[in-house]
Amino acid sequence: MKERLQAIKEACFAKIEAAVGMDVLNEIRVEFLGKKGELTSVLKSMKDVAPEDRPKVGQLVNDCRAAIEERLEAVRSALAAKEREEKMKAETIDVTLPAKKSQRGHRHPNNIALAELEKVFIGMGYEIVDGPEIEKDYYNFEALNIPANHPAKDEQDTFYFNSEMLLRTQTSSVQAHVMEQGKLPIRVLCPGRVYRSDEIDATHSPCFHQVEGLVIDKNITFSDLKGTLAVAATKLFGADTKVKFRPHHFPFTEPSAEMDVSCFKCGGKGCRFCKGSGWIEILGCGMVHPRVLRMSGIDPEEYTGFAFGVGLERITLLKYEIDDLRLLYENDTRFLKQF
Ligand code: 2NL
Repeated sequence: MKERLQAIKEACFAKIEAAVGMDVLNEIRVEFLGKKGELTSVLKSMKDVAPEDRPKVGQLVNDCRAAIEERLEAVRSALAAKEREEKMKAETIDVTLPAKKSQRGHRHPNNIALAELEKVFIGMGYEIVDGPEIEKDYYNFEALNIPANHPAKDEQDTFYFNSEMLLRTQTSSVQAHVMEQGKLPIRVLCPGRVYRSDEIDATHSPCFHQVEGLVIDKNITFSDLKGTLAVAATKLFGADTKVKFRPHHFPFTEPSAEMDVSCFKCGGKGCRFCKGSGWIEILGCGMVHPRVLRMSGIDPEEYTGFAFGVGLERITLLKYEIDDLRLLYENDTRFLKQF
């Protein structure tokens, strides 16, 4: 019996010595100490041992079991330590490596130009006002003296949802809301997205931006319009900038004009940039039509006002000498980050 136990122990130790991982150790534990294991079968054969020898043999079996368990535990903890060390080595991080650069955002050139415009008019006491892009026909057209048969109302020019609702074609609709609220005097600047049913090309887009200004108070004259826009032009395009007003027509203003600024590239002598004329067309403007005032509940005998509208993209393209509108909308960061 003693020899048999010794043989089992040696066979087990040999296997433990050769074990390469935790799972192999567990298999060895089952093989030798488990229910169907070799030591258990020795215990089962105790019935064949003479009763007086049983305590001694039992002691031998227990000693053998204890020796195997001790060896298993020793190798198990050594293996665990080795595995842990290997894991630590594999997970080492080099804290001296340079950090990943975060991708910093950049203001869109349109927003840079808009911020400049807003700064100039806020400095003159204007408030920036926002409004809905989905608008009633009334605020977009009717309240601005654009009658039912006007060409701007053609389905070819305007995105309609139904006979009453549309995507606004001009930010004047916001100003119609402001006038209707009835708080006077008014000094507002209304920047925003507008929509027209145009094919996209170098100078057109179905969605673009306008910035419109409106001033209504007692005794506002065309001189106030000229003075305001002349000062704004010098702040935006340089102190030497001259302005020129040409008669024009808008349904919502009377009289109406377009304003040109002297070319800020050649100073007015004429160059490729201003196509030789020395002037660059910038905006449309005029005195608010008395019918427009009346429709919003303002008495044109008591109050007068002026208004103007600029295409934001036009200012952005001029400012940065960009020759194709589409570049502004393509979201190519190689283009956008230049400004
Ligand atoms: C242009 C011309 C203009 C206005 C916009 C306006 C607004 C109200 C009343 C009267 Cl509420 N007028 N806005 C006036 C004249 C011209 O814009 O060419 N914009 C790109």
